[in-house]
This record gives sequence, structure tokens and C-alpha cells, in this order.
Amino acid sequence: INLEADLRAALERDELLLHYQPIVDVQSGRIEGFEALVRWDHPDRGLVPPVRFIPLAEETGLILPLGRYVISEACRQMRDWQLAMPEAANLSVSVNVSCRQFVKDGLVDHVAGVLAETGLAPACLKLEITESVLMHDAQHTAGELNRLKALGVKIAIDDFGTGYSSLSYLRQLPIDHLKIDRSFISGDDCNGESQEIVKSIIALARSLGLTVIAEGVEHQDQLDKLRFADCDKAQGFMFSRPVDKDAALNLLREAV
Ligand code: G
Ligand code: G
Ligand code: MN
Ligand code: NA
Repeated sequence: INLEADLRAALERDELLLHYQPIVDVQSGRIEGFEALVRWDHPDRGLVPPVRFIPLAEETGLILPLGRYVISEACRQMRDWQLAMPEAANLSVSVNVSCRQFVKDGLVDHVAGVLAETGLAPACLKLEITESVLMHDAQHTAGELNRLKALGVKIAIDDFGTGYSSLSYLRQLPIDHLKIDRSFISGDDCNGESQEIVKSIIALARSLGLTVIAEGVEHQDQLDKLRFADCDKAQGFMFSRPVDKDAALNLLREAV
């Protein structure tokens, strides 16, 4: 089986789809937005998770058309929800962006085009990048981030605390949110020290004017600690796993 040819065909046959995981305000418990996570609905293999094909897509360059699909579909879907329900009017959608998408030109123009086409407010789109994206070609990435900032799009650092980047980028680059990696919240080795790291990340974010999102929140006691530590938002299985668009809409309806 040739996964690469398969994936190339999948893009043409519309076999990729998005699942959505809610991001919740820690104080109010309300859904503030969703992270879009791509899946491949393979005719023989069923629903293929991204860990099985994103690395291949990155190696082969297929991440470029795949990434464009994810951005446009996520924005279109969020705009639909916003128009369908007044309660959804201010929700945002978060999209993961790989290194290759930044390196190759065209990301910012594509984002601008999708926002114009769908009518989604720029501030309702958040792009999630890892520290390694920032470090890869720091100067070029900084330029692209500044152009995204000028559009009004928000930037989140994903898996924060696990990378090897210098912290100086936090004040040099137009970053809006830190997403604390789930290993500090619900990982096998999360302990008292992890709790201290979480508090430090929140303090760091506060001093820089950034919003903090805790990932991997699975249990009430983890949420209680985050609320006590004044964390802004939380995401994790406690609220919901990533679900398909119909189930995501139901989560919104239930929450109203
Ligand atoms: O949804 P799941 O828990 O299986 O996601 C696994 C990983 O796949 C996550 O770390 C996420 O960053 C990555 N991922 C999911 N969707 C996308 C996407 O649309 N683009 C990129 N680049 N990565 C994604
Ligand atoms: O790398 P990124 O943060 O984009 O990855 C999101 C991934 O985290 C998805 O694969 C999603 O299924 C997974 N995830 C989301 N919430 C939880 C959680 O509460 N616990 C665990 N173990 N994984 C989670
Ligand atoms: Mn993410
Ligand atoms: Na993450």
C-alpha cells in the first residue's frame, strides 16, 4: 500500500474531515471555541488519526494542500455556527499549522482569502504553532507572524513547555496565547513539580499579557487546581473528546 498516493487521492476525494474539541472558560465553564483536528475517513481503513498521516504529509509536501483545506473548512464551519446560533457569535476556531506551511510562501495570503470568503472575523481564527516552528527559520516566521497579526488573526503556542526554544521570542513575536502541554496537567509524570511549572507558566503569561489554555484536563480536581491558579481556559477529555461537527453543534446547544 502506498500511503502517499492514497493521501494525495484522499485530498481530491474529500476524504479528510475535521473533528472539534471544545475549549472552555475556566471560571464560567462556557465553551469559548473549538480546536479543529483533522481526520482521514479512509474507505478501507476507517477513521485514520493524524499521527498516522501528518508526518507523511509534512515529508511529502502534501501538508500544504492539506493545511489549506483545514484552514478553509474550519473557518467555513465556524462561520456557519456563528450565523446559526447567536450564542456562537463570538466563538473562535483554532487550527494547527505545521512548519512547512510557514516556510513556503502563501499561508498569510491564503488565510486572508479564506477570511474574506467566509466572512469570519479575523480574531475568531487562532493558529496554533509549536516552539519548533518558531525556531526553524525564526526571521522568516517572525515576518509571517507579524503579517498574520496585522490581519487580526490570533497566535497560540501549542505544547508549551516541551520545546527547546528561547523565551525571548515571547516578547519579540506577536503571540496571544500559551497552551500548556498536557504532560503537565494529566501526563504520567505529572506531580507536584508539574503543578509548580503550571503556576510559573501562568505567572509568565500574566506578566507578558498572554492568555493561558491548559490542555489535557481530564478530571475535576485538575480543573479545580487550574481555577485556583487563575488559568484562563481549559481543554480536555473532561469536557469532551474531539467530536464530529454534528456532535460539536450539540455540545453548543446543550451549553446554552
Ligand atoms: O486529534 P489528535 O489527538 O489525534 O491529534 C494528534 C496530533 O495531530 C495533534 O498533536 C495535532 O497537533 C496534530 N494535528 C491534528 N490536526 C492537525 C492539522 O490540521 N494540521 C496539523 N499540522 N496537525 C494536526
Ligand atoms: O498537539 P495538540 O495539542 O494539537 O494535540 C491535541 C491532541 O490532544 C489531540 O490528539 C487530542 O485528542 C488530545 N487530547 C485532547 N484532550 C486530551 C486529554 O484530556 N487527554 C489526553 N490524553 N489527550 C487529549
Ligand atoms: Mn493543538
Ligand atoms: Na498540544
